[in-house]
Amino acid sequence: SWFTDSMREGKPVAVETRHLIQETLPATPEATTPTPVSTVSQYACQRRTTTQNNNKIFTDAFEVLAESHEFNDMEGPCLAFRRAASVLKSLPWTVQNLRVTEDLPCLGEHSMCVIEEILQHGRSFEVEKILSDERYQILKLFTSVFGVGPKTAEKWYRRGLRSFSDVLAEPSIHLNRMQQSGFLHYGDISRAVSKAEAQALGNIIDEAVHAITPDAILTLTGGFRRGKDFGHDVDFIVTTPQLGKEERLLTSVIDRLKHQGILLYCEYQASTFDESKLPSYRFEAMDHFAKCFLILRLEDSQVEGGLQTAEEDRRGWRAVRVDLVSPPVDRYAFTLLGWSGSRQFERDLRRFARMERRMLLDNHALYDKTKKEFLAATTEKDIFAHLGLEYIEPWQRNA
Ligand code: DCT
Ligand code: MG
Repeated sequence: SWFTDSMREGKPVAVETRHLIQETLPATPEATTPTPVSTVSQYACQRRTTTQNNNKIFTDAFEVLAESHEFNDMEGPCLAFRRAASVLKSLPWTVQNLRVTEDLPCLGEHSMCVIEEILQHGRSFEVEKILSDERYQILKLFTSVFGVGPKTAEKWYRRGLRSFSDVLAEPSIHLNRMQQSGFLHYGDISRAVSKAEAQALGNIIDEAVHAITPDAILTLTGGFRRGKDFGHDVDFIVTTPQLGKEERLLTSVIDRLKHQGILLYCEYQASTFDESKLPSYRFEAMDHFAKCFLILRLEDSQVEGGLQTAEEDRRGWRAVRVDLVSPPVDRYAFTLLGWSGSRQFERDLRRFARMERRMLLDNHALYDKTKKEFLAATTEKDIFAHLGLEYIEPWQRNA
């Protein structure tokens, strides 16, 4: 089926793969890797990280610390803890003493202290203090609503609001459309999406896309492409071999879902992609391709094995968050690499490109600053080869 195909391949069937020869190129040139191969790289894109995390007890702690720093607008320490967590996730063994961590990159003094605490007491008191902190708890609650980021959560907290009912009862607060849907479908969309549910959604999108454009290309991306069993949403790339027709395809898919009565929410963003504005020097979190953020209605009967719902929930359907992005086909490989994640893997791909190769990578293109030219790619393997990186499979990108 398309589901397993796109999990395995992750390349458009309509695009030829003549660049595959680059797979056989030597991986990383020696000059830029002075460290022995046996050591762990500071870059997530030079590590293989599966969904099996042997150091969850430590990485959970680091993620709380990262988030708490994010809530306090401290980007540096936040990123440091995210990097530390990512390094530990890549290890095929469990950290059992502090000495082994001395050889690992990205573990600062603070991280070491937390590891030491956990090794000694089985838990970190610093982390427990954060978890029991009211502000942390409330900001965590508010940001769990679709459409509410740390800034809005902080604003509500500062105004003395402490619960959803406080927010909803406050007459001076105007919720935007996204937040309104976030509250309306809170129970459903704060619950994880299973692989079977992702597959069912894929079937729905697949039917819609191909009814409109028979040779359209649909690929599952995001966490499910990385082999995760659960996700907070389902991400897809939709495009067509006819360059320029991709945006129309996306709006037609949205219309079709609307007619089917399963579109519970849709925020459509038209393409602002402009080739002449590349390369982009400033980092942008989002790309410029046409995309939409959806909430779809998924019926129990559409899911193999049925929906995972509570006994008392007899509605027979659930709401699910779905993202669709629609790049021109000649940008497909960059979009696929960018949307496959993880976030930390993406961050480090870009950092590696910039710091080690003097190249700029984003979801649109790869630019070589030395040669002053763009490097074309039809597959993800082309991009890894251009970067002089060993190819990392999607399921090894759970950094
Ligand atoms: N992405 C990114 N930078 C962002 C947002 C997203 O690089 N600011 C990429 C990384 C993953 C991909 O897009 C999809 O995003 P999410 O759905 O948020 O991540 P996910 O890995 O699919 O996680 P989840 O399983 O929770 O959906
Ligand atoms: Mg996702």
